[in-house]
Amino acid sequence: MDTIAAISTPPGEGGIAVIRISGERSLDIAERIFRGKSSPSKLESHRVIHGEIYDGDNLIDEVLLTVMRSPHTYTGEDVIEISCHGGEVTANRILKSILNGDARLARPGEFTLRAFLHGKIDLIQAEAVEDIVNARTLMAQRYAISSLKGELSERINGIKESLKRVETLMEAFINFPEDATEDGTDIYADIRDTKAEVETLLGGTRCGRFIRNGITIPIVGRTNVGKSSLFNRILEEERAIVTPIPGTTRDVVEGTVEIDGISVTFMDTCGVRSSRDQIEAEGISRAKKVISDGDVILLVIDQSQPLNDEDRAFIDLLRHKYVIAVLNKCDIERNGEYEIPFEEVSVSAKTGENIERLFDMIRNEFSQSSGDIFMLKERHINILNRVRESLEDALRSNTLELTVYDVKSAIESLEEMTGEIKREDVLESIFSQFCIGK
Ligand SMILES: Nc1nc2c(ncn2[C@@H]2O[C@H](COP(=O)(O)OP(=O)(O)O)[C@@H](O)[C@H]2O)c(=O)[nH]1
Ligand SMILES: [Mg+2]
Repeated sequence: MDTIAAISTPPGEGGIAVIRISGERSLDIAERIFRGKSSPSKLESHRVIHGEIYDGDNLIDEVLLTVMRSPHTYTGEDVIEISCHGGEVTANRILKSILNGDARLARPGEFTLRAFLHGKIDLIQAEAVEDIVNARTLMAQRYAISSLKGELSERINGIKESLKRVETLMEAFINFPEDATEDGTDIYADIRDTKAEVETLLGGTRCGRFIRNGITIPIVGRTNVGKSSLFNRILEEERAIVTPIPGTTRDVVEGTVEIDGISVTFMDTCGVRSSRDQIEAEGISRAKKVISDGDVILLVIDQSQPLNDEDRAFIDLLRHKYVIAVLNKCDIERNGEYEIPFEEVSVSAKTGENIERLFDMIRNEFSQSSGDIFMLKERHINILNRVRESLEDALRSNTLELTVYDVKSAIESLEEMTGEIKREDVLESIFSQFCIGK
């Protein structure tokens, strides 16, 4: 493999910038451009040395240079890291002198790709690297680092190993039926257990998705029920440092707060009404747009008024969603009985009464999980669903030959998940999402 280099720190001004080189020629390059008390190739692995980078006879910068020798490096290859002064110019000058014939610019994610190809990490761990970089909340970062340390991989490998045992047993039965002794192993029970384990992982999907992407909560309801008042109250109670930004394509205002380490974005539907007759249609059609983005929806109802047709239209629209009905204006007298097919909470956006209770209910919505939580990616979810289907097929088939076939395809899917089976298109789509220098 050729030697690659890239600036690993983000562009712009900063205290330092780091340039990374990986590959066989890393040390030669360091020799060529670096001058210090000792020469990089004489240095032991994982040592830092102070010196200067030159482009020919021109001094570029004063730097720290780290030498890391194969195989105990991020990529598994010889790696050199140069920490120089930050800013737009310095790191680029150094990179240019590195690339000068000896190395080429790394593609996005290529260092991590090499780590994967050299068996330093599996594909699930490689994907976790990107999750760490992209984490926007404490929780997302925590789950990402646990995946990088191999917790998810371990679970997947455990499932795979059980299936391999089942496969071996079944093949023995098929090939040597005369030797088959009843040793008490119930193959089908093992397959059922494995399927349950896959379902446990899938059960945490919704929660994992919230941790990764945050959660979006549209506030909907007819005009004048207090949606905007509630929106403002929520953002204020949380002392969120947020500026509601008017949606550019939709008539919404958004504000994000962090609840229990999860990023929660509330959306207030605002906007103008065109004419009196259109109020209802407008309200509903605007709501539809944000509802489709919502993970949990707050339906605001003015409890000082009886339910009207417009309220009922909203209730119908939301029937199959995760909804919390917020009966607002509890500071004034209630007018009417409410038959609402959702969980409800009585609050006052005006006085702040019971807003904490509303928060508890929101918390409940996102912390409920029927399974073990991992921050699964869409790719993982698709594969695990496939594994589950194969195992269902395996349990349904009534010949050993068919069962073993389904078990094998489940194993293959899992090997695709960890990257033991390498698919060019999958690698391409994963690593092209990375930043350059990672
Ligand atoms: N008494 C009382 N009035 C409220 C409350 N929430 C909102 N309002 C009033 O209801 C009216 C409509 O509120 P607004 O937030 O603009 O409703 P929206 O059209 O649903 O966004 C305003 O006059 C608010 O002051 C509440 O909890 N109690
Ligand atoms: Mg409003």
